[in-house]
Amino acid sequence: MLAHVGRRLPRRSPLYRAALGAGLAGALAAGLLTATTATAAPTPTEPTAQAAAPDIPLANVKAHLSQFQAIAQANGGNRAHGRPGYRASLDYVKGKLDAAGYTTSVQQFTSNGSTGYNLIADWPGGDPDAVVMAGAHLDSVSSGAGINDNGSGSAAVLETALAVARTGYRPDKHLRFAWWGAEELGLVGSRFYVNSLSSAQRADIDGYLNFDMVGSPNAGYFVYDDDPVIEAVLKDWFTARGIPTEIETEGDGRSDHASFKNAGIPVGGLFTGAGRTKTTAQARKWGGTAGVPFDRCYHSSCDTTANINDTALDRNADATAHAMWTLSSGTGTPPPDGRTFENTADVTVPDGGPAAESPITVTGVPGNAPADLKVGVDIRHTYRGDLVIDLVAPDGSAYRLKDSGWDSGDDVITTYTVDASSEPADGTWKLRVQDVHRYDSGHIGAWSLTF
Ligand code: DTR
Ligand code: CA
Ligand code: ZN
Ligand code: ZN
Repeated sequence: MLAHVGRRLPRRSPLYRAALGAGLAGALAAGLLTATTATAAPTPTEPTAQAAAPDIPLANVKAHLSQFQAIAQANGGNRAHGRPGYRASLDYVKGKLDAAGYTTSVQQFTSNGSTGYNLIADWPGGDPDAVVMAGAHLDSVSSGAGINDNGSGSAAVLETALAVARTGYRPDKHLRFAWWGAEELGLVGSRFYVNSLSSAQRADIDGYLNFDMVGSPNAGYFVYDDDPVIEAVLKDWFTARGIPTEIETEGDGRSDHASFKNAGIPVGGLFTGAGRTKTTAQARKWGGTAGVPFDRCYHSSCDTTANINDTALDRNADATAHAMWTLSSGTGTPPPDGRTFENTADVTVPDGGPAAESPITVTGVPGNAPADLKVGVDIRHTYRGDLVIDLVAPDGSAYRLKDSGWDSGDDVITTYTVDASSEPADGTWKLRVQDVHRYDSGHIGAWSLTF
């Protein structure tokens, strides 16, 4: 559901709920086949204050990829659902987690006539009513080892979980990690898991973060545009390092976060791209090659350890850890100082036609707007020189953000600063976009106001 009314980033969403650390919850997933009691976990101590996440060593992540590659090679060339390579992959991951002090459980299901398995790993401690989850599908397609899709996400999540154990991190909230079976058959494992939870167990999950393809060779940096709190925490990691990101627009329904989103659980995640080709504008900001897929080995036999961009994998693994530390600390990273309202509804901009408008209704902001009102825009267009962009205040006065001109670049993804101090903040603001020349078209993807 896309909001037409501006949404304020929840200042007290569940993800920020201060949750007191407590004893280990009975947080094992339902439908267990076996619950393995881990080797004694370190004695839970008082919840620590929010510690910064450690750097996730790229070498450790790549070592897991090498193991997945070896497992595929030893089991018919793949790690697909129903094949021995999948269960061998799960046993590898489970062994690492059991040794690190996790409480692991293997959930069994049937799909396509074959037995499938999910692996769930709970880190002892934290508020059982405030669970922060990270997950990745562990299965490959049958045509190959599936190292980027999705050994990369599986290894990044595994190494984040191991870093929690290595550092003895004791967050206020309860940490849970998961590796899904049969995603490639249609999100089967994750949907089975969510369906196996009671409504109370679902309500305990404050957020689910999904990592599916995070090391694409011709990488882009995409952040899922779902829960705004999770999105902000993930996006902030990249912004702090000067790495531009884009919202992931094709993700809805395309990976395991959909199973959680469909159950009303806040979701987010990261993605470096699959079969779509990288545009010129994207190559300019991210490097790599325009006109070439983000991962030209998507679902192919060449998706091996050679099909990984180390920089992308390293960055996404570090961002994964940052998000899990931040969202589980109980206090979390405070939301942006300002109050942000956004509208993520797509609005088509007629080619060479009348202006299109996208509204945001602002409520609860006293007084006038600031002299540095931030207007974030994400407009997708194949020739941005065609575009004239205005911010229209509730009283109808227009502030020119961008004129048309000779600029053949794609998209307008930026933040404008407007002196709107003469305008009352509350009311319905509009982003007005007109395409003044024929040929080349686009749409408003999202926009926001921060007061
Ligand atoms: N469905 C995933 C790959 C994929 C394609 N688009 C997205 C968007 C967001 C996450 C993942 C994907 C797969 O083949 O496993
Ligand atoms: Ca790193
Ligand atoms: Zn896939
Ligand atoms: Zn995948």
